[in-house]
Amino acid sequence: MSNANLYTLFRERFPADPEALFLDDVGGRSLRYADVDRHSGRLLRVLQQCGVGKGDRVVVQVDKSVDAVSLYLACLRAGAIYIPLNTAYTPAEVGYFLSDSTPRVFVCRSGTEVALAGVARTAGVAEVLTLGGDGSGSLIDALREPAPGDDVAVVEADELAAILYTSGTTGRSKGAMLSHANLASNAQVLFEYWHWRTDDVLLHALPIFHVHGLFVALHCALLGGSRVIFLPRFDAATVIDRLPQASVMMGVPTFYTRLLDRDDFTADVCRNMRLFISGSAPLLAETHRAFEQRTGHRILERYGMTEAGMITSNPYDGERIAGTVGYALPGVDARVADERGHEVPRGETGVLEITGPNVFRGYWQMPDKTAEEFRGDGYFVTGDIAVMADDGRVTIVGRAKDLIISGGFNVYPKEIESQIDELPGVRESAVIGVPHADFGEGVTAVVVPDGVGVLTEEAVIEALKDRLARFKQPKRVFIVDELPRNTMGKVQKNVLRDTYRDTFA
Ligand code: MCA
Ligand code: AMP
Repeated sequence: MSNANLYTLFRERFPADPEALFLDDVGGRSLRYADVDRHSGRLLRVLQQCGVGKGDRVVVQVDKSVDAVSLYLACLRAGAIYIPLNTAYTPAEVGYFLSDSTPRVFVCRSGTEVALAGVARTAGVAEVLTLGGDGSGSLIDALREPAPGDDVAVVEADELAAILYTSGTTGRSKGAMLSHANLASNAQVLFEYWHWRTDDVLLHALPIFHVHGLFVALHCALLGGSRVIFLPRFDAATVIDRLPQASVMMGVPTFYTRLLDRDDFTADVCRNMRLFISGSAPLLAETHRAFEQRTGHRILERYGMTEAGMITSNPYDGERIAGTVGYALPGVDARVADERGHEVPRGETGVLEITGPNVFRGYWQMPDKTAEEFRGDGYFVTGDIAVMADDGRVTIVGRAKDLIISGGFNVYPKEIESQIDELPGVRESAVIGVPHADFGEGVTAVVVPDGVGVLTEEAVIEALKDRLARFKQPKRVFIVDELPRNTMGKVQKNVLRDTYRDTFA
């Protein structure tokens, strides 16, 4: 009987050379391909001892490490559903994800388990483990004990491998359900489309709790049996130091602007590079040009979202045009449609809609919300405003959804506004994104006081500290008498964006 488990696909491709490195963890431990099975097999045993089986959720909020990757692979092998969380989330935010996904096991960083015990208990999570190596009953300590399991749970293609939470315009996060087949198909397509080579060396500086760093980057490397220079986070100096050993890098636009800000980022540093890929947020055409001038490399921009992995990409061999996101990937059908889902003529603006084997299975326990985002003929409505040229090339020109992307992280204004509106002294608020040289967009709040007491920028920022992850917190807060509204009474965010556009200039 064939097994659609994504792990089996990777395992078939592990290089025969016993010395071949998978994760080359700078400053930490490394992991050879020959050891991946045993390492993930031990974690698999621990998970199984905790009762984790097919379909069980495992929520993970841990720092980037070799062990964290093994834990992900162990979850795949168990047939469990892996749910990674941004390490910046506060206990209050984590509490929501635990309650919503009801995991059998929650794995957190050692040192945070006390702070998180309360929210885990409230959510009814039976088992809280750490991935710490601190001798306190952590998963990693267990690693040394149990004999590794060598099994890989048999799953159907449509069974879930992961749930990734993505915020929503309602302010409530939704869990995008991704199947083994969703992940496998996207990985295989990207592997081919980007001409991945077994001798590629990937420089990996992205976080591993999102599609970009976890799936796009690691899956391509796993399919190639390639070496990954595995950095704990993006730091421009370390990246420049390591780039001469790499052939591929993936990043958000902030990576590229930060590299260009440094004089020691030169063409020579990129001498062994084959491919620079950018995504998760729009790459400015001026960054694309400046990068080519400095290094001779044309960045390959692609476009995707949590619900569908990668959707379009500039070509590997053909023209990589700055400001465009290229063509629908093989197997993906994309159309630009009006508000009723009817395709508009090429060259006209509309919302991008897609179908394909990469498109998710719906939002976890939100059938109504899922139904709202799909057309009757099965197309998923991305919420991104696009134009498609005659030859099918796509340009993203805006967003129909009220979304800010800051340094590649999504921030939904509604969520921030709800938190601000609950603060004492606030009548109402509007949260917008305005141009920010480093993060692309900077989160900015415009707040109307209720007239009782004194409201200050500092007080609002301070009050949000425990409520919201740092990247969601407004970098500036403006106190105003009233918000601009149209005749329907709707807040005119475009007017606000215009008023505050030079805030971070
Ligand atoms: C950190 N801070 C941020 C951000 N990151 N604030 C706003 N936006 C951010 N993205 C906060 C820090 O907590 C800190 O606050 C202050 O800003 C400055 O931090 P800094 O040291 O400069 O930041 P950093 O640690 O260097 O991080 C910046 C970063 C990072 C490297 C751009 O955010 C990052 O790795 N982003 C990648 C996101 C990503 O992988 N997205 C993929 C999503 P304080 O000073 O108070 O401490 S997947 C996706 O979107 C789809 C599927 C797709 O198409 O890929
Ligand atoms: P997420 O919910 O984190 O998966 O973010 C997906 C969103 O990021 C998409 O719907 C787009 O709005 C945006 N995005 C991703 N890649 C690009 C890109 N290359 N250009 C413009 N927007 C992008």
